[in-house]
Amino acid sequence: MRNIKNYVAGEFLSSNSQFDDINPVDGSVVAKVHEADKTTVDRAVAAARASLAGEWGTISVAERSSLLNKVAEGIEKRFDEFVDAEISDTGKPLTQARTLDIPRGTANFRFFANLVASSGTECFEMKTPDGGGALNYSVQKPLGVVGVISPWNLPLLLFTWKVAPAMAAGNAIVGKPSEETPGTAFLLAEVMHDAGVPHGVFNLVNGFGRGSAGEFLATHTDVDAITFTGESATGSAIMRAAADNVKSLSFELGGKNAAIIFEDADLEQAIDGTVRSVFSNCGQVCLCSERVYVHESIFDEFVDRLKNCAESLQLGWPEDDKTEIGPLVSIAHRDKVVSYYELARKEGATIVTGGGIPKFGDRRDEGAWVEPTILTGLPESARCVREEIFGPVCHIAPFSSEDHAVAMANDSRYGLASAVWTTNLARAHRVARQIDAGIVWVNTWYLRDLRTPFGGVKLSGIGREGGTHSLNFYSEPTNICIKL
Ligand code: NAD
Ligand code: 6OD
Repeated sequence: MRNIKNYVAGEFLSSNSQFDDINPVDGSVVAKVHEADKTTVDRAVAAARASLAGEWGTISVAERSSLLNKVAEGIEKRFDEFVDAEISDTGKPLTQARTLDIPRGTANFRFFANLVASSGTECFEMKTPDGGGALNYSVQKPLGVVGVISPWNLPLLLFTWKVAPAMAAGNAIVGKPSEETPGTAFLLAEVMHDAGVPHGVFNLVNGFGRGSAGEFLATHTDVDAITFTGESATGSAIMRAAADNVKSLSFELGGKNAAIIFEDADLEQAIDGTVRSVFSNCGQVCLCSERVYVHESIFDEFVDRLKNCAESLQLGWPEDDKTEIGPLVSIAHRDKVVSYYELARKEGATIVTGGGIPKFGDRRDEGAWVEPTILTGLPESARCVREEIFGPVCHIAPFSSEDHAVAMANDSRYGLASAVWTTNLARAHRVARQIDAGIVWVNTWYLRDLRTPFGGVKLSGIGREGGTHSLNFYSEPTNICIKL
């Protein structure tokens, strides 16, 4: 049995308290996770603080950048181990882990290594009454000790999306991956160790949220910032916990994203794209479309064709090349998603397809599987249309006009991402600007350029990460004004 330990001040630490890391494909235990207690989190924070006063505090940007590139190489060298760990924690298809999750882990390090190496600073000259003038320039300093708290859906991708820029900006890290998926973060700690990242710069603590490592980190008085990805309700709890010592916060939270399919869309493309945007990663991507709005003139055809596609999706073993959908992350999450399938029935939905738990007749029946599901016929006030479900499910509703579509898309407490399908260029620009969301994709979905601002409005988050937005969040500028 593998042991997933904590990593503090350059040492791998065991703990007397351990919990099971479970494979949701069949409920088997894949590793024992060593839970960090309060003392271990305190030690991790102290180690991070001490590293800022050591060589990490004076290292040149070029050296920092080169270390981050070494970390990327380290992930690449152990690519198959990372893929295996991600699959056994999540059950996601091998093809996805090989093409998205793990490559993005390396890309995050490479991207921020290069960005920080080429970043400059701002400078403003000004006139003064005496005619001498003055020069203002700013220097970027790290925030200090940054707590990184991450979720289970894209474990390595989302953990490194924060660790890489925070380190690039010169901070020291205490990371807490999700208790459901600690495998790749542990491998990352080994890679950091082998790459020669100075001890204490990157620390890893395992555990849960409330009453465990997550809360210990969020309430810690010597942590300068918390960067968090997860549920909006957890974001509120962390915000309250962080209020006492006024930490900087960056939050990437939940979504109830809308897709809008206009009557002039390339239907083939819109259907393919919507299959991806609803069912990818078994619907467990914060950017997934859970509300699909389709022009009334093509509504029946769209529903029919999406149903056929959903029914032909291959649920299967992660290692099988043909597998398109794996299980949900856990039995607890499966029960939550299935409770929404039940709620949809009570709320009067038509279940176009799915709505249950598949039967395999093998050990997968012990796993966390659900059927891809399409709902229609609910009012916009239904809980299934308003609350984030985070499974392979969408509700499809018709609209009659562009204004109607925009109004329905915006009628949500969330505002993370949206997908608009149209061949009318003017409409694409017009609608995209009217959507209340941090990201609008037109005729595509989840196409990422790491330089762009990423984040949500309303309950979907605070702040933006990506490119210079990340470096700005993870650093503190000091303006220096020199009288000439
Ligand atoms: P979650 O909020 O339950 O957990 C996320 C992390 O927070 C875990 O590491 C957990 O242990 C920790 N945590 C929980 N309670 C805590 C507390 N009180 N104090 C400190 N830490 C605590 O989220 P999840 O279920 O792991 O992930 C799914 C959610 O994440 C969905 O809502 C999804 O939309 C959201 N998400 C958002 C984005 C984005 O970029 N906006 C990306 C991925 C996932
Ligand atoms: O691609 C990314 O950078 C990113 N942050 C994706 C978030 C996905 C949410 O589940």
